[in-house]
Amino acid sequence: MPSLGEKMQDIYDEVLWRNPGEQEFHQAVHEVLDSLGPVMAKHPSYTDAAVVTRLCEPERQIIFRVPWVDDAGTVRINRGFRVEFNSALGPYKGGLRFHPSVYLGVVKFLGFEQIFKNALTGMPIGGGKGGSDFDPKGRSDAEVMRFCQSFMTELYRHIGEYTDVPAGDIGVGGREIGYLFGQYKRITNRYESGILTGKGHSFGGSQVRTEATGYGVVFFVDEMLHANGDSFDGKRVVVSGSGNVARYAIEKVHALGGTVVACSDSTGYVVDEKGIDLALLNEVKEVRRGTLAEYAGLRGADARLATSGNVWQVPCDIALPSATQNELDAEDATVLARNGCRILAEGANMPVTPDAVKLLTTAGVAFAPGKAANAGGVATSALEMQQNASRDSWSFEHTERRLGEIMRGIHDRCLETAEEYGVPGNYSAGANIAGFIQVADAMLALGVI
Ligand code: NDP
Ligand code: 2IT
Repeated sequence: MPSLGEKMQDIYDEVLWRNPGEQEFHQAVHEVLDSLGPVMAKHPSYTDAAVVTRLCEPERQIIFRVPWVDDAGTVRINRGFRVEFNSALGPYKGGLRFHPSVYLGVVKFLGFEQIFKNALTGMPIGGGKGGSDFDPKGRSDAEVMRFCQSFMTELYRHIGEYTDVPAGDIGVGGREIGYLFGQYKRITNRYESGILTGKGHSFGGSQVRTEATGYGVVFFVDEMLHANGDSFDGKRVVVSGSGNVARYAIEKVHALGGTVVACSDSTGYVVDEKGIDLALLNEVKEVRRGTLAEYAGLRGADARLATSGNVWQVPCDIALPSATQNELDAEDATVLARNGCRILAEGANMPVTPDAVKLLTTAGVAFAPGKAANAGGVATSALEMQQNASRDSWSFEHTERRLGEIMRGIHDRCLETAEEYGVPGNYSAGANIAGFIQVADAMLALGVI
């Protein structure tokens, strides 16, 4: 990695030393520290109060055993995590990820990113993240339920409306949130809607939360296009993943006049020049919990399934990586730029490697970082918390309007901050600096805690 300024390098070296082997966490920290030089020069009080060093150390890290019994009667053991990273702005807030790749370094990178993302939303939420190395793939509903119940049997003592409010992420959607909420309610004998977000509409969930991350990414890109007098009309878009974020991004791109010509999953990708058929994709992914091979089979001659190469080879104007971290590398970035891609926005958290970001920006591709572009999900979670606290529930239209305003606000704040700190048009630096200042000022005010 390129070296940082002297002060930031010292802090980064300490992060490496204190968190050995946590490559994703190192990467996320480096990316933020790389933007902070001009901020620290302007505000010496942040250095005096060791704000950056404190920000890099989670306030609390919880690791626990999750025992459960599979359908064959075999006892299984997974590891559960909740990293409560920073509560300067509000209760810890961030999703739970169930995926075999989950370990402390992944949870910490996600929790660290979440601090700045949540600050950018302007809502009163701190940053946290959690999850497990449990793999829901191929597991029956009953197994997923037993796992969720066991996970919550430990987690419940650490969360609360005013403490820590988890939600979904990879492998955790409406089904899992339902089972988790049910177990919390049973253990505590309290109907506390505000302890989780992403709940079903019948038990305290907000309209638009399911759609919010994908819609929000597309609203953000729409702002980028408008800033250049352009629109989605007629644009070719490629999305990676076909999960929660990807599917609702596809829906909103189509609603705004673009066409999503390809999407992917962990088994391959599908090219569908007439535009991905969202109803079919939802059926395959959400109901059947199947793969894109099933989508291609049911779609017939219109779709082509590919199991070698990757989705970034499909020419597009706009790319929305929405699967997982480090899924798009320098080689992919070169191909995208060569094929005429003009905008890339991160639907996933840290999907683009640092080398690829550099290549894209050098090639003139506008780059929107996840902590700004995908903040619509957590922002709508904060709206769910607001509704739960006031025992209210808002209409779809009202909630979507609020989401649109929040995304526009984040977009403008990134650009204004980038301009103020001498890096005009740089959304990454703008997001990092604006998010950091908001948290740092609160940390200064709260004293050395
Ligand atoms: P889902 O579990 O709904 O979907 C994930 C998708 O990505 C699936 O299509 C999955 O493939 C694919 N995928 C996941 N891991 C890998 C991997 N290691 N290799 C290849 N493909 C993979 O998750 P979400 O849509 O919720 O999350 C996607 C990304 O968006 C994550 O980075 C998450 O952190 C981020 N995010 C999510 C938010 C939310 O509200 N849900 C909010 C903000 C960011 P398959 O279908 O084969 O499993
Ligand atoms: O990465 C994210 O922002 C999320 N997974 C959503 C977190 C939330 O609390 O809604």
